[in-house]
Amino acid sequence: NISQQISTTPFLDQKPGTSGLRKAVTVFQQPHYLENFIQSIFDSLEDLQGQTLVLGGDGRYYNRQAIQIILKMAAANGVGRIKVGQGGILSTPATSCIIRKYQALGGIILSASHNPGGPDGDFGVKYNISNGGPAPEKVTEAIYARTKVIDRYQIIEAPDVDLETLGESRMGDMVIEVIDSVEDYEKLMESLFDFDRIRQLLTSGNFRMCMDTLHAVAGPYAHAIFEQRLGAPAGTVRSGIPLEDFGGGHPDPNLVYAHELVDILYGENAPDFGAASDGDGDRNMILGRKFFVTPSDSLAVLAANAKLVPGYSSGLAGVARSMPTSEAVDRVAAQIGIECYETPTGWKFFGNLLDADKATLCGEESFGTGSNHVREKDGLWAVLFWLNILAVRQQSVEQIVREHWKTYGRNYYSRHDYEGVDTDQANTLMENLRSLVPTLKGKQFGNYQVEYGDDFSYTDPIDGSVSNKQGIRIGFTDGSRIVVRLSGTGTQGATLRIYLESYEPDPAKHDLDTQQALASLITLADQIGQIRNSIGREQPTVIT
Ligand code: VG1
Ligand code: CO
Repeated sequence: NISQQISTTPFLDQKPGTSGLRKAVTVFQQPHYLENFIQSIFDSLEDLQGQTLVLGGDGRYYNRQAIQIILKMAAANGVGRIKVGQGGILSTPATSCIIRKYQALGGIILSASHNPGGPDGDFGVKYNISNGGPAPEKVTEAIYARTKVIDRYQIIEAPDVDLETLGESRMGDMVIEVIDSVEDYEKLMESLFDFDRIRQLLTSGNFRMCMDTLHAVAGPYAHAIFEQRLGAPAGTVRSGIPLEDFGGGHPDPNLVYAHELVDILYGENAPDFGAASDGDGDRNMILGRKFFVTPSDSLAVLAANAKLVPGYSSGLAGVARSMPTSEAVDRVAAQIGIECYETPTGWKFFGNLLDADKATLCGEESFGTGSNHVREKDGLWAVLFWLNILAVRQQSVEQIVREHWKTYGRNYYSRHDYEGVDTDQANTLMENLRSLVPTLKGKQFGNYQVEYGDDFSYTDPIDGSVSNKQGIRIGFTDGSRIVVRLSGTGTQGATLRIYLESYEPDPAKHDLDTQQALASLITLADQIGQIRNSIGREQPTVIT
């Protein structure tokens, strides 16, 4: 093997977003583009020599090519051992699990998560640190700084590695270990949940579930765990074979993109329980028969029922949610008497809280839920958590959520996304709002009185690091909120997200249609933010 120094010039657009570097596949296919970013990661790590890294991806188009390139670069950069998922497949939560279990220095996850894949789709690279979680801003900033000045990268000349056969081989001085993609993850799940009880539920004959993995990475995990291990009938997992283009779909588990599953759960003879996961397996959607559980409610229900699950039977140290996530979980935390932390959007902000044992469960409104078992959100974990609760309580999903609302009140919640917006227009809108909101305090809009308005700033309680400009918040005295921010994962123009929430304590009013319950708040958001005017749109692209 000959290690080569290749000279290169910087690309100036390699700034990681909410979750790693995401670009169109065609951008990644430019000569040196991937290599520059990978070398910048390696250059930013101290002590890479002889260390262990974990490598895998969600199986999307360009995954295999990228893995071969990264292996050759890792060997040239002195990495001691790389654990790579069979076929290049590792879900995001499984990668986190493996980094932690084998005390690796970190891992590289190849995924653009819920973004579509294929030659015309997106690709992405994310670096996770030794706690198994996404690199914090300090690290991503160092990587970005490096991408701006990089002038060479190192790579070994070697034949491509066989990614199908389990076991060890060598490339230069580096050991490559092709590992089973599912095994370590499955064992971790088994240590947290009551598999016997879930098996009884799934084989009882009077409970049916349907899991749609949208032709993305969770397929093999769901097959192994639900069908093979827990006895659910074959066919329980739909679209379970990972495809490079996700079958042409959008691997995002929400009511819009997982519509086949939604049709089943709202159709005739619907099963009792439905779930979906995203491209890299870290998101989840939970459905009951003709019933949708919002991700914010799901987090609150898991928190309220955590003691029913073996892995959490001793209670929760605390909970955490991202700022735009509804305050449903805050109410549970208040009742149990534990702390509830509010963080910026993106799982990397939960890492310190989890490491310091300040929070046990975390969640985001964007169909993300997780716990201290790994340092990523975890789609199948959430599904198993729900199954465990259902098995213990022997009630339907709908009954459980309705009882929850009765106890804690209901937080009506919706997110309106405007995708592919002109970037300048979106930035101007945000600038205008930013200067406007601090002046709103005390103002009355119809029934709503503004309690506070700001641009969310977060000081990490563990390391004191500050993250500014995390989204515009307008809070009202009745507990309603409007949040506006720009996406950090989109790849075309800007994506504007409007988050709407209103609190309803009265059980007699828990049956409204969400968009109707939020109608006056939706109008108000548009009035205050001049949203549709500023971006020239009539309707949101996606409502969840
Ligand atoms: C979105 C979600 C955010 C999530 C992120 C990564 O980010 O809103 O909650 O953490 O995606 O999820 P943004 O910046 O586009 O709003 V994943 O499953 O794409 O890794
Ligand atoms: Co994801």
